[in-house]
Amino acid sequence: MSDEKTLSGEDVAALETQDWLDALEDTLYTRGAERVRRLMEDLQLHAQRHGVVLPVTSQTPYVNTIGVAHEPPYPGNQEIERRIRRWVRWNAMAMVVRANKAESGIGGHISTYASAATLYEVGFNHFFRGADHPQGSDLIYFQGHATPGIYARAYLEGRLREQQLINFRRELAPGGGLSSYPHPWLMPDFWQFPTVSMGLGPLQAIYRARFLRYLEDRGLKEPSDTKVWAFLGDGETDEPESLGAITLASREGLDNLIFVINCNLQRLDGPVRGNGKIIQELEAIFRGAGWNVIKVLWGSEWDPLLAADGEGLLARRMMEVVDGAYQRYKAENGAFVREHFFGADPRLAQLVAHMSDDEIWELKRGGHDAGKVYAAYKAACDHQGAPTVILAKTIKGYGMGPAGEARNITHQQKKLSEDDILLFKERFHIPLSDEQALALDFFRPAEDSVESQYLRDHRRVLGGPQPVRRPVNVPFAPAEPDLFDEFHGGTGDREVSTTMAFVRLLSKLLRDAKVGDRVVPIVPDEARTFGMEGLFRQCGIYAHRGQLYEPVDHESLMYYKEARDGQIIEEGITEAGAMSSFIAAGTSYAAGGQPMIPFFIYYSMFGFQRIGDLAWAAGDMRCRGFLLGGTAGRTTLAGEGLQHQDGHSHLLALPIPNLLCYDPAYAYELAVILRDGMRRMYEMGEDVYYYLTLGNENYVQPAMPDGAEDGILKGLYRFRSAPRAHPTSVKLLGSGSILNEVVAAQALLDEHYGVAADVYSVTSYKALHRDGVDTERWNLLHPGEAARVPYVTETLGDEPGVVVAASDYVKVLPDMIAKWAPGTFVSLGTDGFGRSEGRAGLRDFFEVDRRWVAYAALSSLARRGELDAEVIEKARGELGIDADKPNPWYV
Ligand SMILES: Cc1ncc(C[n+]2csc(CCOP(=O)(O)OP(=O)(O)O)c2C)c(N)n1
Ligand SMILES: [Mg+2]
Repeated sequence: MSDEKTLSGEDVAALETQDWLDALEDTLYTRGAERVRRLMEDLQLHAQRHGVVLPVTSQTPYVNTIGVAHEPPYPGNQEIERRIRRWVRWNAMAMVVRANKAESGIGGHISTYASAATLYEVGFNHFFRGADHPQGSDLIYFQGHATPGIYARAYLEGRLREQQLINFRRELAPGGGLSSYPHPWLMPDFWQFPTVSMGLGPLQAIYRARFLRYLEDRGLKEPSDTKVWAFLGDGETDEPESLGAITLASREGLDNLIFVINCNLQRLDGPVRGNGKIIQELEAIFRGAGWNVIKVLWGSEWDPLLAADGEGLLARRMMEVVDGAYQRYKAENGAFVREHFFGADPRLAQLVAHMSDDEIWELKRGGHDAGKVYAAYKAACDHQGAPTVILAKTIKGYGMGPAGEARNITHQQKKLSEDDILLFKERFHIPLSDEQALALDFFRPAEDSVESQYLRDHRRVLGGPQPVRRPVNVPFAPAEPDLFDEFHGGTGDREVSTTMAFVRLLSKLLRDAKVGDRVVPIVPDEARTFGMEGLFRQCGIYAHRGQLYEPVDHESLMYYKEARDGQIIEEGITEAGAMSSFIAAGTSYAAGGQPMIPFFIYYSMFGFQRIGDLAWAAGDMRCRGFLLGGTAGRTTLAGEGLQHQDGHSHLLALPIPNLLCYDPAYAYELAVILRDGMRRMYEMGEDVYYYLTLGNENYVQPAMPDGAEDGILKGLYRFRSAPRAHPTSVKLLGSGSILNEVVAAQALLDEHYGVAADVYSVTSYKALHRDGVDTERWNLLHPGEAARVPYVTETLGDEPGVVVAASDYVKVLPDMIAKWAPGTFVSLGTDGFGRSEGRAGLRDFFEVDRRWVAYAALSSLARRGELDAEVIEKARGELGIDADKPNPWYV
């Protein structure tokens, strides 16, 4: 009895804990992990019923997710791989330092790859499948700043020449160079995915993985177990794009997707989470989102310490130290780590008492341990039903020593002193003399060396090199060549919008025997806005799981039909996600899939303004397809107001070199442009894509004037000549729905003011501008030859006169062609913030309606002395133009 009395509360608790643990172990041993999981759930439920609410946590202890006992044996020769890895490290470093010696300020990054080398090399030796793999190629989003390492490996594999490495970041140098980052536009046989604009890689990887599933579910691609790998930085996860779509991946069960986050605890300026732990934060986020999370924190040197630490003190210490301190340790030395990490508790100090400072220093981080990384990759590849994220703890600038290892300046370190270079050489046992090292010679083993052999063999087994881009160009065209001709004759007296015409054309295309299957309609929760709900039933909405419920509208003709082989991608309210699907479909011809024809239709205001960076990347990636900016035009979209009315997307679309932009007014224009787009992209294999704006204003769609096709595509054609001749004449240009106002202005001028106006339709200012610039450039370079005439001048004539150009977009678009139309050129457009108002009110407010068009013509004639002063005065009164109206730009 007296013994029992001496038991403290703590002792009782310890005994109790032991009891429970014994029971748990017993169950685990006899019934397995699944039973234990179930028991824990029951316990939690029971506790909750009695008011004990357990804190929700999706974090696990700060140790490796995969226990030593579950690590598979390493299938390679670690020694050979280590040598290869070191040489790649060296060449990557040398490439950057050399480039900056040759031209100071050329840039480049050493420390990113230095931290990620093992993560990539294990992938290259054992996982990344090349294009010739029987299952098809893996798709890999390489971290943009790690490119020197990827080039360095390609050099060892004999895929790149030394001169190219010497010319890293000097692509225009004789002999050719290498682009700074992954750019398929610049290296179309090598890079597949631009990733350097941070956040776009992970986002796109998710939609890519889903698109591969889509192709499989629709029977357009053989099911395979290829993987989409996305390598990203821990700092990169600050970007909303990086994490914003991760629930899609788990919801869709994308076990073909693997994220590898290189957690070197640093970004550009300093620590990612100095006061916290980025890995724990990310674990919680990804676990909460339903991902399989594998933490690779500690190298195998730690295993015996953890095994010897019965009380869990070490694991607790690992958890309590913050990232800022972890970073500091690696900028110091073994003695520092002993004192500041292990020294926090005498029992921990005791744990490492038998180790030298050097041995403590050699306790590696998990991301630098090939065995641990291999175990994680293998587990990720084997995991079913959910995507995997690997959180690998590494050291930024690993191996750079005092020059950069774990220093805050390391991200931008591009120059190393002679001492640093020699240290690097020593540390990684690079077989170069000091002179060679200081000259930053690259090292490549002999062709017949075991290492070269090893490299080649492993890549051969995996199906050839990575990264690699292999476009498949199989020309195809609609079965029915006249598919799009329906609108050439106009709609008679039926009023329809260009959006309705588009939907009609799309649904015909979807039915086409040859290309119908390849069409991918993509909408971000906006199908009803564009009157596309009829397609729900016609093609189904893609849903990997089919439809597990009876839809509320099942009795209606156009019910909400989800299907495993559904064709429409209904992305939900995410333009960035929908654009990523567009890119996945539009680059499928070069990324392990089939050539596909995506049509992504969205609120035009939420396109380039919202996701311009993705649109730029689409150009880089040689994406093919059609973007449709619906509800376009600042005054055509009535009522919606300032944040909806788009009067500038064509301006934002302007800089993308291979994007063709059109603002069609009429259904036949749309048809001609779509047909030609199909021809150029899918028959000719041109690396261009299209942006078309569509309006929701209903009007009679006229018949196509004879011979207009060429002009429609070039961007300008005469739509309607003046009804009668008058002594005074002008030219009126209109685009989109504003063309109707221009046609009405033509009548006003003819009937009331004795002015003959020819009306032209401008379908593309971008195309006209490019032609003009091209022509001018040619003339500049060929002064001795007859000057070429820009298409604008050729079409409008070179006689000075008055040209008024009106559109629903900002004035700078028509201004772009002004210099090729001699005389007076007046642009009418919709600069300024939009308003909630009806169409007529908006068009008056922005000064683009028929009255303003007519008035602009008359006023310009008057200023040129071609019209009597009293006529213009009279016209102002008749047309109701207020000379003192404030400029909409300012109000
Ligand atoms: C969208 C975007 N913003 C900023 C940058 C500039 N930038 C390049 S690398 C970098 C830091 C990267 O840190 P992290 O993601 O942790 O990668 P690490 O180099 O540490 O592996 C920054 C801010 C960029 N490339 N893209
Ligand atoms: Mg980082």
